[in-house]
Amino acid sequence: MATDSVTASSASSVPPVTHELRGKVLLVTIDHAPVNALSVEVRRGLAAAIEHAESSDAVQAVLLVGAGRNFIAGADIREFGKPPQPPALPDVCNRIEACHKPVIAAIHGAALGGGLEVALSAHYRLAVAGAKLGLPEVQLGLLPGAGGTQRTPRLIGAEAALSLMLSGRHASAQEALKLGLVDRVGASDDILAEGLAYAQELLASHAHVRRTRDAHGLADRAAAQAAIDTARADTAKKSRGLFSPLKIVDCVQTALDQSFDEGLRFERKQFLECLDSPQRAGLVHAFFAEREVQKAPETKAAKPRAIESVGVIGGGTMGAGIAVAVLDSGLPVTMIERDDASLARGRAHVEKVYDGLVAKGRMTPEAKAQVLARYSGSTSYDALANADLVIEAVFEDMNVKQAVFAELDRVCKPGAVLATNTSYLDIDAIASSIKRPQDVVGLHFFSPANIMKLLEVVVPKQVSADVVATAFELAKKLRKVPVRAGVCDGFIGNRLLAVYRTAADHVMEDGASPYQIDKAIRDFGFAMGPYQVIDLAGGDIGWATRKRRAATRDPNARYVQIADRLCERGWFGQKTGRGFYLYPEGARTGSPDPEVEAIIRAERERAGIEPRSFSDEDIIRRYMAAMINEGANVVHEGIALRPLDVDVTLVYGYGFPRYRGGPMKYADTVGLANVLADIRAFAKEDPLFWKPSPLLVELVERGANFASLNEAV
Ligand code: 3H9
Repeated sequence: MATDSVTASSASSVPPVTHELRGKVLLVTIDHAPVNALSVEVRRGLAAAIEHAESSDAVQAVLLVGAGRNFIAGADIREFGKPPQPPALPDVCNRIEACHKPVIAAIHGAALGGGLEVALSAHYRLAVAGAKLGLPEVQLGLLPGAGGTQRTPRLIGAEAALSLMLSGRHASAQEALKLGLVDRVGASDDILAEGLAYAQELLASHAHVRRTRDAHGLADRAAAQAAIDTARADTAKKSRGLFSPLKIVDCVQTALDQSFDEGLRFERKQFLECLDSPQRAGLVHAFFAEREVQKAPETKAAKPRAIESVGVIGGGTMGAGIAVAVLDSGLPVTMIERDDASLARGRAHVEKVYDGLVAKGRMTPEAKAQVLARYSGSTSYDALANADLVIEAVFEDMNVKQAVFAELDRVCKPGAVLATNTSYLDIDAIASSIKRPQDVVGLHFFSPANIMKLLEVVVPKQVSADVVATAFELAKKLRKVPVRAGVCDGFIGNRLLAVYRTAADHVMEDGASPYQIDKAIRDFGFAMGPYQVIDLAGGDIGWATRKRRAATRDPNARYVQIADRLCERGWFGQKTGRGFYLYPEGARTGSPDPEVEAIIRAERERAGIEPRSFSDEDIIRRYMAAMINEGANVVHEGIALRPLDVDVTLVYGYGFPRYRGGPMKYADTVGLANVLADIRAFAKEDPLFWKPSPLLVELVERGANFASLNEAV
């Protein structure tokens, strides 16, 4: 029974905000695909709808509803960094809150960031099951900048508000009700019917305008101050290197100490500082990059094959981790091992993960039993006859892998996807050794495979597009971030790793201690330095690879032997109590070892090197130049589709600080000409190692950056 139906914009296309009268309620619909982000047209439309409500005698209340799958997903992230266009979101929120007629927000799907801030400016809120409410700005290097830092603590108290804003997590409708973020949870998921019914009910009970700015969530000042103090101490510890979290705490302190309007002014200033920060640019780049990587050409060209059952060959650390990742996605797993003892060990590895969760109270024993009911093991490949997809995770040796694939070729049904989890080996050689190379793909997991988010999807020459699409679909089921990689030694990630670790080894032999290098890398934002990582993973793994490659190594290439000297002594890192660091009595954090320093000194002497000192900045410049140059090479050779694929690989698989966006984004930030100048300067000492990538040279000559290549695919 719409009596008037008015659009909020005169643009020829359908405007993103429309309003129509439903009885006495002005129904305002935000319809801006894909997620109703608050673009300038949406902001204008919302402001215009409120003006209309104020001026029309027929309107007694306003109902805000999102079309499609969400209420509003937040500010339009694509507008960040561009010139601002009025009205600003804080002004729109203030306008909504100031409305003299009750405004009701009916929330389904995402009400995130600015979307929740719009809802908080309304006078009443209803959510339905499936709603996700949150203030995730911190994950983009921002803080809630449309009154969220002032309204949320006033509504639900400082502690709950800080927890939402500092974690960025999503609350369900039920949790939101408990917190007091919403007033009601609808009985059905018909958002329009629920919203209209609630609005009618409010009108019938003469509910008046109730502004969040006047709410009393901070009335217990002592409790609020204690929550702020705790959050400040925790944040200083946990959010190392991050710019916006402490500002969020400062904003809540201001909410406690100052008037609402003063608080809004303070919040705006802090928000703009965050908006201008390179961290915001890095995190927004990461946000879009992790969505872009999902769109590989094969996912557009072909439909994935169905996956309803998965086989895993090998029950070692990797195989068991992969099995857990697959089980966690709800799929059944059949594990194959060569004998009963190995199979029992494989099952024990899998169970250990779930036992850990049960011990920590994060899983019930019944839930563990339910998951394991989907797990079976066998010593016969015949058990894989019906598997839709098989992932091989056996010993990293071409002959062993080819033998496994011969068995798979024999037993698997036609159309089964056959994947190898190799980290280095030539997948084309594995594929061409069997009769169905079109079904063979690389799925490179990272250890621990049930935790690490990255999945390199390695695309050999003969694979069919629907197999690649299936790999991407599997990644989605496993909640992994897939990156498409071409076949080469090390694919994207390990290929870069080999180069930047070598750069670190050179710096170590030339005079810096591994402890200084690790600290410099940590201060840059990595969780761990390269020598800590080696100690954690086990020095023997790299040693075996180095020995394997010794015969094919360029005899003119510089080769640092320090790690070999440690391995020869059996110092493999944490598991042997010492590596680059000492781990007395099973300690998990290492301490510097004077004996290692003596070995390094002896190695320098043996190599005839006069040690010199490096500043932390010198270390970072070399480490990053090596990483960026090899990143440019993998893009140049088509191993990575775009620079952003390199960024996602390093952020999700190698601990690169997300707030810097990835090495290629970082390179754009410091300027490609500067990176190239560094490489050329380093090349004076070692031209064989420091060969500028042709892509880097070309981009510098053209005055272009890596970002310009991200649109290409
Ligand atoms: C903020 O609000 C600041 C304010 O406090 C202050 C302002 C003054 N903008 O994730 P999906 C795109 S900061 C623009 O694949 P899903 C996304 O790129 C913001 N675009 O879907 C993708 O595009 P494409 C705080 C956005 O169903 C498409 O939508 N809000 C935005 O898996 C689908 O996205 C957030 O941080 C956006 N805000 O998940 C929420 N959001 O198809 C960020 C998404 O071209 N968003 N896109 O690749 C999300 O968390 C998820 O997208 C969401 C849907 C849960 C909503």
